[in-house]
Amino acid sequence: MSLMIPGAALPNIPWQKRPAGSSELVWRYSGNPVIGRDATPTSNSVFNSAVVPFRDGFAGVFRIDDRRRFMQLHTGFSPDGIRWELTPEPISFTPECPSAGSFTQGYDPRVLWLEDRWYVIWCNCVNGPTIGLGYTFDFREFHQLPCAFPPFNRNGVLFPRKIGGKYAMLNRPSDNGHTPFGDIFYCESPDLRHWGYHRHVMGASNGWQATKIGAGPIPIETSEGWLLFYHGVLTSCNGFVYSFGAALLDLDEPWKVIARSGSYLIAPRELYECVGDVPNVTFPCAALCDAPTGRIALYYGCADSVTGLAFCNASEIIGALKQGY
Ligand code: BMA
Repeated sequence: MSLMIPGAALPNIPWQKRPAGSSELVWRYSGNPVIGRDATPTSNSVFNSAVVPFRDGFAGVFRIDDRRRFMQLHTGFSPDGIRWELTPEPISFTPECPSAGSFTQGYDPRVLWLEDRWYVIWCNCVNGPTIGLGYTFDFREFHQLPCAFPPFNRNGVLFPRKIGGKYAMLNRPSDNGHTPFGDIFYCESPDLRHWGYHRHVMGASNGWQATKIGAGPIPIETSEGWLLFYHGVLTSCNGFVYSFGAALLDLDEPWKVIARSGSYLIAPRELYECVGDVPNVTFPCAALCDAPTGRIALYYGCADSVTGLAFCNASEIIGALKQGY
């Protein structure tokens, strides 16, 4: 398989080689957690966050639960994707239509470049969790669009280009609590404001993904299909365990699954993944990709407390998926 990735080169992607002797498909950054829980003066925790290439370095939108335990989104900037400076004040969104979408609390952001600006998509808490959408041109001023759905929905993830002439989104209908079910759906929109044509993509299955699943980072376009990392949840006698795997979706009809992880790629194993405000959680929200080499840097929340970084290679992941990993 000679894989082509149509995205941009990212020669400054944060990167470490797979450790000697390891055969893991995804390996952790040796300096994890890459962002600690005290990254701002009032943060309780920094996790489930999104980063993108920006100017000469990187920018991001970070989930910060503050010391009131209110869930806020903050910007952050980094020269290298490793050393981050997070803005102490939360993002203040200017809503296009306040009665159809405003911000009080929100979490689990994803960020992407789409056409002419950066979009942010997150779980917006207003009358229950649903999908919030906003955009920025500079990571300073943020605008909010109407929420995509009525509650309850989580894990909204936009595709980085139109598909079949429409904007496209993965999402996960849910409930108002800790949702003991959940499949990934696909929908489309002519204008990022009206969403429909809902299609089922894939469901919870067994093992590490038996209870529910949800899309993770923005899908990566490749010649073999869209590479999607997604989280899966198992219910143990001690509660939920969040791991993650990957799937390959059809390029033109992404609701068709070409291949999907039977085994997880990362599951809670390190202390910072197993111990924290919510133990046993690894939750990916961002993937940087260097198109010519296929190198991928994944940012994932750890135990709802800190942020981890891990590495992999697109052709190895896709090769493994196609061989039934
Ligand atoms: C999900 C989301 C995530 C969180 C996970 C584990 O429902 O709220 O933000 O990481 O639960 O608590």
